[in-house]
Amino acid sequence: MSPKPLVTHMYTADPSAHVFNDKLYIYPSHDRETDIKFNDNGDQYDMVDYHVFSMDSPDGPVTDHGTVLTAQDVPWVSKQMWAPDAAEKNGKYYLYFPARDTKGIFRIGVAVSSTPEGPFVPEPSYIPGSYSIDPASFVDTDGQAYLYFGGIWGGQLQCWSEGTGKGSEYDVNGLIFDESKSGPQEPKGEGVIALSPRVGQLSDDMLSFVAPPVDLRILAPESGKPVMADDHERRFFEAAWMHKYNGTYYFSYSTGDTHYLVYATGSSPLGPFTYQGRILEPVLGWTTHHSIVEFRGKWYLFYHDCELSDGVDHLRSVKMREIVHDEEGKISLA
Ligand code: FUB
Repeated sequence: MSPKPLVTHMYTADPSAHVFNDKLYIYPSHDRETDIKFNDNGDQYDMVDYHVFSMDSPDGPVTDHGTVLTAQDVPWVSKQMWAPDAAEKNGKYYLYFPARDTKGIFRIGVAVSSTPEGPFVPEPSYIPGSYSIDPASFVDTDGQAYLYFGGIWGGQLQCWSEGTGKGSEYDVNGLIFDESKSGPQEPKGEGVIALSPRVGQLSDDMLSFVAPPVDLRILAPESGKPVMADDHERRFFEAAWMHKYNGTYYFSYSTGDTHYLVYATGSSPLGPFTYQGRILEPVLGWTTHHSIVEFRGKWYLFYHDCELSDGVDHLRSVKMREIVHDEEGKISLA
């Protein structure tokens, strides 16, 4: 039986869960109804703000801490505040969020608070060198923080490539944005490897990358080579997440048009990662997006589906389920 939505007074999606001060916090997208026509570019996902939720125990109740950041607060944002994440370092809390800038290009911003429940004060501009969507922050046990990100099609990852873009207004760390690659298209064909998610190491103040983000390689176990572009059941689409279990790094993500949540493991937060298998089969609704967190000795998968809206793709609700890592480290639902 499918678990109940954690939040029912509004639509919530893309839950990023963290434990701060022995309390469970959820940083989701805030879905809303619009009259925007559905398309494969995700224009109907037209969100304008974020709420923070918390739970004192895994059985609830869930507290809504209200609006913590709105598009109006952020000078560089034009629209579409998509899947956020949060991190803590040195007693400060950071909300990472993607949105389209005034040129319609997805960038990643950061906003800061002295408490996990916000409100968050945004930096005046997006993180230099950031692009695409779905930031997932991870602070390793040695204190080094990383930001994983990327999403194809509506998330525009396929639009960025190395180029001779010096001087171009869209030039980011030697990458150039190609508008003609926008929309539902991605690399394909025999011998073509899939696009990789990106990872950047964050500066000590958590506000910038210390070096340009790099490709995060996901390898097929049978070949030891990158997952291929036509392998839609395993290639990265969006919804990056990182967790660490027993010293192993777990990179999980959505396969997009095949609707799986899957994972790959590695021995470094920078990869490479080897594909391991599925965490969740398709849910009701087009998108699937999640986080994985340990709380009081148990592990939980936070995800969303569209049951509360009777299947309306852009009106989603956050849910949680316990998961386990078996003796070999393989993940399954509890
Ligand atoms: O919520 C908008 C987008 O839908 C997210 O950024 C993607 O991961 C997908 O869930």
